[in-house]
Amino acid sequence: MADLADIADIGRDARRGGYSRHGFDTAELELREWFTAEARARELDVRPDRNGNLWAWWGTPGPGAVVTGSHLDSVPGGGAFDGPLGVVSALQAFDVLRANGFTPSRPLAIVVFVEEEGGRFGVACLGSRLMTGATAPEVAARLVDQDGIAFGEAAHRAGFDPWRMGRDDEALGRVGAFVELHVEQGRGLDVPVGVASSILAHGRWRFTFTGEGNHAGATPIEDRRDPMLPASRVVLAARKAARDGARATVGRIVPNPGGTNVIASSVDLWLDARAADDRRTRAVVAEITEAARGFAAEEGCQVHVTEESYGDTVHFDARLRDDIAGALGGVPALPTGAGHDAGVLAAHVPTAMLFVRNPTGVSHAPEEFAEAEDCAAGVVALATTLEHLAR
Ligand code: HGY
Ligand code: MN
Ligand code: MN
Ligand code: MN
Repeated sequence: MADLADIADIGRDARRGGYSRHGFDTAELELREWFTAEARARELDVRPDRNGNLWAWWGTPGPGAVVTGSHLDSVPGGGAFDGPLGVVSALQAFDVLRANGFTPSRPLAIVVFVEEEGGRFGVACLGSRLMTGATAPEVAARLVDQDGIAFGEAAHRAGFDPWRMGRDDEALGRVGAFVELHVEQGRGLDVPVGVASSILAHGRWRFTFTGEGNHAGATPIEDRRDPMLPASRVVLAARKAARDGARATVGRIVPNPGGTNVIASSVDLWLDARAADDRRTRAVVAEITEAARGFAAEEGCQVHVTEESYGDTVHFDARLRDDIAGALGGVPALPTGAGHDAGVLAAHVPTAMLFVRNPTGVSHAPEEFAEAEDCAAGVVALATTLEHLAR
């Protein structure tokens, strides 16, 4: 019986008290095997696609399929619900439909996208972006993790050919509608289930500051070109630039070489910036970039900024959203600041999202939580939605 207890046991990373599993790493591969076993126990036909995403079919794969699912990877030290709740709920929704004797008139499928968080290779929604052509395979193959292992190598070790990856019109062509169930991230729901109206525009930018590596004790302050100083000031500049509901976060700074008694020779930091639309997001990033250039010049350092991934605002298909909300007896529609594979697919196929209430709103942390009865309500809502779309 697939339930969240299975996820917690497999994916927990005791070192952080959270869950760390990333695209094609051991913990995520274990979860993919767990999912495959659960799907096969339901006599679903499990077929990986050439981009590393897993598809479990109820019925012969074909056009007009009603697809649900989410992801099994997490952010470093994340929670158990972000991703797995959508996958476990999909398996349980299929159980409900079968227990009710439902016979779909269209194929149904559960999809598990790889590396949704970008926690290992830095690009969010990598599996769905490869499938839709939003990220080119030659770019993806060269993304490296913090141990220097390239995505192409990790994919190859997991049994996929990185040079066969890329836009998959066959897989996309089968999807008549995609509905992703996800734990809500933030506190927008005061009822168990809601539907998504939009996703903020958001992207990731890498700032590389270069200076002069030197000895922490032997180098007088006035003789330094320390890249850690402008990098640190960018963290505060991001906070300052995030106005009018925009969000700008620096969650990761990596000094090179990273010795306690060493003035760094370079520092990489990653900016995650989001806002209601493209113009405001880009304005936030431009303000932070300009400030970074000034900080670097003041310290005799250089800075290079690279856009690593970007997705414009997503407005979900209102007709499908309202149709589903109606089928569920009228649930609220709400925006989300979190990105999702559904946000990538929405540009290609009719797509919707169901949210399950998160009482604290906390996500991307071990404290992420949803009440069991709200999770159960989510399963019923997903089963109702799938039946409504596939009958
Ligand atoms: O970063 C996000 O919003 C998503 O959780 N990948
Ligand atoms: Mn179980
Ligand atoms: Mn997430
Ligand atoms: Mn997620």
